[in-house]
Amino acid sequence: MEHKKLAAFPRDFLWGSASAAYQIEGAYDEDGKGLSVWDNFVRIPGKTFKGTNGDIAVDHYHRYQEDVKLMAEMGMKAYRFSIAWTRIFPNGTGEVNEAGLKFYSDLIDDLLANGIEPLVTIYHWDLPQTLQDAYGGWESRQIIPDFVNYAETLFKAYGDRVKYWVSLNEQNIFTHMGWQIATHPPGKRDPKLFYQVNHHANLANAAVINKFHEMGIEGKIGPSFAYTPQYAIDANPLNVLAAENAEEMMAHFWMDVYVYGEYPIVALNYLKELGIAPTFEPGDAELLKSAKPDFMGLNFYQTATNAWNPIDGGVENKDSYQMNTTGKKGTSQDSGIPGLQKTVKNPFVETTNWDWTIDPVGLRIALRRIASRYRLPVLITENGLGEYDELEDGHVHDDYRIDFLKKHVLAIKEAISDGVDVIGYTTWSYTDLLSWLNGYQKRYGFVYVDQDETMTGSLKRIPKDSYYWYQDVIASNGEDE
Ligand code: BGP
Repeated sequence: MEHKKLAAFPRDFLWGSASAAYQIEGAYDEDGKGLSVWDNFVRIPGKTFKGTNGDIAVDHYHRYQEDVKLMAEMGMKAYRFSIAWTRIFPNGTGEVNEAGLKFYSDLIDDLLANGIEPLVTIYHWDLPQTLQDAYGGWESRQIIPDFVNYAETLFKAYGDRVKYWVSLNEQNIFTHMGWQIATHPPGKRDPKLFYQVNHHANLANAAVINKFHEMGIEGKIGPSFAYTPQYAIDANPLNVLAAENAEEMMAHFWMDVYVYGEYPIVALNYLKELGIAPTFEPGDAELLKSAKPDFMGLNFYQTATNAWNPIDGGVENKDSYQMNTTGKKGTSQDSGIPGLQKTVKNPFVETTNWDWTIDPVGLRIALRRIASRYRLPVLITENGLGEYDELEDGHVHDDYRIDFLKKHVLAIKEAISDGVDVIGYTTWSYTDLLSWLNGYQKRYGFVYVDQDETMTGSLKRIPKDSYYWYQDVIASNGEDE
């Protein structure tokens, strides 16, 4: 395909990869760690793929040095990982667990000694169970001071060494799945509570960003948003309106609050009509407006396509739609909100075995929309391909993953050439790991890990072909994609 002359990646571009504590660490009850809501949720029959859990995961807790060594050999410039709240505060608040603090301190030191910039996610969904039991976790405003206290502890412990912080990972996903469709803890379906929980998360996010800035720590902080750019199926004005509704309800509804401190007008009006808008208390509006993220973290996997959905007789399965967690292509269901939009298949894009669209141009569109609307640098904190991988004679020939990532790297380069300030790219994921609902068979890593749903794998690490491909990309600063 012909394209314009492209700019080079910035010299200090953060080429990296990502993970999350629950999905890699294992050691779920070691060295003083408390239990998180995920440690318990996975034990409820039928909640995860074949009952898989992160008790062992890929045993990163015991093998982090081996993992960092492989990162260094790859030439990785940045590594995004999350901290398990329950290792730092086993009960969410109160006494600090020194062993937990030390684990991440050692990891950070090891990364820095190998020239790898640590990017720390403060919250990647593993809420301390004690806080869920005490006051419903995110359902109460009590979460705000507790979250700030936890984050402040991390800033004090690691602020001298960590320059990039992600406040909340995918607030839109953990609230949606936790309180709208009941597929994540605490497994509820309650539209009003969902918007209230989300409001508390907005306040906690703002309070933590303010705390970070007040402490004068040298570095940057921002949320990571799971942004799915919304398209219209065609130029029928009603279908275009449907796509705008989707963008308003599923994207602006979060990112506008992060950046402008205000819910978007049409979305808020819609929720008020239904009587499910979040309740504001005195000071909320001011707090939301006062916090300014330094970057927008973008988790980009796919795009979605919309058509009009009539208010009477339209598609309505928003709170229970079938997600494909089996890896059998074509088993997911379209979803919709009558009077707003419904999702439809896009004939122009391929899909993965889990029915996620493959759309690198969508990444360019995502980056440009964020840059134009929010005028912030963008840190791409996740992007990757979940697929079955086969180990053949000690190798994994994941040319499909190389092809996927190559096209996304090009899209980033095009967006940079369009004028977007992109500061880094941490793919999902570094090693293979536990997918929350899809077990160990949906693999994303550059490094294969011998682990599966029996959870008795040898845990041996084997770099895939994509590992060597990324090594070249990094060495050439994105010129050899
Ligand atoms: C994001 C999460 C990650 C990761 C990824 C892949 O939403 O932040 O933690 O799981 O999606 O998703 P999945 O594991 O469902 O394929």
